[in-house]
Amino acid sequence: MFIYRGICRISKTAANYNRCRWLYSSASHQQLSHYSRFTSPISTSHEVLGCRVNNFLISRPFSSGGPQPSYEGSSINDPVDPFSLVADELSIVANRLRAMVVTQVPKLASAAEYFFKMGVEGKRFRPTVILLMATALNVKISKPTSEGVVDMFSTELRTRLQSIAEITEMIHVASLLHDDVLDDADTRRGIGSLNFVMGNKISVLAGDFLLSRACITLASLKNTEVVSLLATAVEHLVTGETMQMSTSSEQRSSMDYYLQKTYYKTASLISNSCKSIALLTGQTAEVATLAYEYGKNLGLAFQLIDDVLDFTGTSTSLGKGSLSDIRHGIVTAPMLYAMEEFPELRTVVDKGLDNPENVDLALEYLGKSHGIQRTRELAAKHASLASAAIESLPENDDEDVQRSRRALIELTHRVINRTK
Ligand code: GRG
Repeated sequence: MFIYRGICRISKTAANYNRCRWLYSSASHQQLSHYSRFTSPISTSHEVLGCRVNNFLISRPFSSGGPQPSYEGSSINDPVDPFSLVADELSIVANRLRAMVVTQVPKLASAAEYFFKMGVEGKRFRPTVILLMATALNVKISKPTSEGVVDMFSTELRTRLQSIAEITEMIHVASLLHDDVLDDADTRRGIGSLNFVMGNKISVLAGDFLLSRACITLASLKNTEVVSLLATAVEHLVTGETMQMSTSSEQRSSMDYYLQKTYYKTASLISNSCKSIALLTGQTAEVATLAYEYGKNLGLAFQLIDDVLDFTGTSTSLGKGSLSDIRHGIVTAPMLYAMEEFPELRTVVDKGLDNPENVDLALEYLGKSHGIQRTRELAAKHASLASAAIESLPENDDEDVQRSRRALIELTHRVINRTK
């Protein structure tokens, strides 16, 4: 039976709308379907450049993967592992993702679940950021009181925020499936890529299927602003991929073009997902923008380091990476900086990177330049901007909120120091 208490409390962090907070006995099996309408004004900034701030370099692995530490009783200033902090919830998200891609057609089912199987789920960088952002904005995982009373409002809200993590991961995996077809890739996440194992046609269809399941979940949230943000992110993935595919010599040598493409391909999804978390929790437009800025700058830093690692791999020496971008004719930040130092490099690139001799020559120029270092510095600037966005959030003394904010900042450090 229901026990309703404390109805209609106005949230501290969501003063721009009224919402009802229902307290619900954990003994009841009934579900409440009470959702508020959130109408925060949005201000979308797609500016990519324009950075200031300093560098910081602390070496840590990207993801711990080790045993889960307990934060019970730990001091608020103790180091925090972002992935461990949300490990339990990541498992919930992973299980729900596996359930969401079930279908009655066996071939489609095995293709769709391919990258959601245990052990091949990737770094889970996006769901980790999204879940941490949810707590950082003061929507916590509610625990029953000693009397067994559960706050149903926050439980349902948290479930809606987990849905954003699931939708984002489905969109991300769909884009990977399509990307691997376009690139004719044979591996992904350390195993055979789906196109390699099952063929291009089923890979494209599995990507479409994941997108459609993501849409169904998105529609169920009944928030048109959030639908619009995530639909825009999908549009950006396609735009970024197309920009990368078809470039003129002018565009290929332009840092602005590269950064715009990088925002579309990598940063838009995570930034719009972070903003969706802010909108679903009824934050002010200012907080929504900070969440967006965090995601955008973290995403840009992530991709800039990805582009460095393509040349260096896990070591610091050039040529140890897969060199996959340059061999596919894709010119990234390290090479663009090298071109600034050695303008004749542009002629080499324009002659065509399908010729291994031109690739070798381009690498020689890169080795003589400060391209790798300057790219790392740019990544560090974006990481700093991401941290600054978290530090600008409205003050909150709650320990969980503070710990999640520190974890989001810790992620910015890991992104720029990662080796894989
Ligand atoms: C079907 C939505 C959709 C898009 C089609 C092919 C395409 C258009 C877009 C490609 C977008 C793409 C693959 C961007 C690269 C983003 C990126 C940095 C991928 C790697 O992310 P990680 O390292 O991967 O987080 P894991 O495997 O860890 O999840």
